[in-house]
Amino acid sequence: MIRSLTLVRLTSPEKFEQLSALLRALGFEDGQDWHDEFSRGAPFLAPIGSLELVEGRAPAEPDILVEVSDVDGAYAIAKKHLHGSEIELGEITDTHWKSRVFSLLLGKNLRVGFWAFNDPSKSLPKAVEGDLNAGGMRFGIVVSRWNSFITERLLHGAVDCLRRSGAKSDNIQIVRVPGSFEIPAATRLLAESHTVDAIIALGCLIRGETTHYEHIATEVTRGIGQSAQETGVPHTYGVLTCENLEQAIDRAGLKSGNKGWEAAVTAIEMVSLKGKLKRGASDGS
Ligand code: DLZ
Repeated sequence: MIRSLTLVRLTSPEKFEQLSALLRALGFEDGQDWHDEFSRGAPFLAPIGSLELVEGRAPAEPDILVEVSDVDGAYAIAKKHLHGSEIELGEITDTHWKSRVFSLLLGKNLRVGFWAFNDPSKSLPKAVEGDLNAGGMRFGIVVSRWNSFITERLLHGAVDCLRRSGAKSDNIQIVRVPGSFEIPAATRLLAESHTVDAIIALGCLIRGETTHYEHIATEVTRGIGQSAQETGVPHTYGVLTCENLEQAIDRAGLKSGNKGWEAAVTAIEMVSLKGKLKRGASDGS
């Protein structure tokens, strides 16, 4: 039931910019920002979050604890960013739980501590994973008209997933092709246009209706994979390969979920992952 945890703090316009730059430099990922007539907000995302209850001795003073891989490195970044600023930056101190921490007063009543275990092997093994926030991402959906009764349902599923995950309608480009065989050519053209961050391929092949089912299925799968590998743009595979119409209906929103929706959520994750891996490479980490 729980989807996310958000802590909101009010800040001044000057500090808004300064703190945003600092949080980015420390490794937070940009979330979907917003603005209205009176205010604006900028969420910053962490890969893992938790709400921890403690009974007995409180682990540390800060309101939020951010675990970092290198507390000295994080401190150097914070010091550099806060040079000449009024934002309070504490010293690095030892904690009673075999770690070191420093804290920043990020806003009224918001003290954030950055910490790391003294023994790095105590930290969880790190994994890079994509997030499911589609804000700011651009998608191409290539959908075949053959078996449109099914493919339109896949398309609705994909668009629903993208919109609900924060993608703007203007950032979703839909391309229709005659049949599944034509999907790879269109995905490649779209990828080479550099107008999208990921491509979702949707089609439906039904064995009962075609003797060249096997050939088309093999070619479409190979072509989409090749388009992805050769262009570097993430492609996801929402082409149904079914024995009969009943199976297709099941996979287009009935018993087995909607494969268009699944292909879309995978596309979001891959765009996010690609961004993280690229940023990681450019950080030299
Ligand atoms: C020709 C054909 C057949 C028989 N069956 C399908 C199918 O089940 N699903 C699909 O997406 N497309 C089919 N096609 C059309 C081919 O994909 C292609 O559009 C045509 O052969 C023209 O190149």
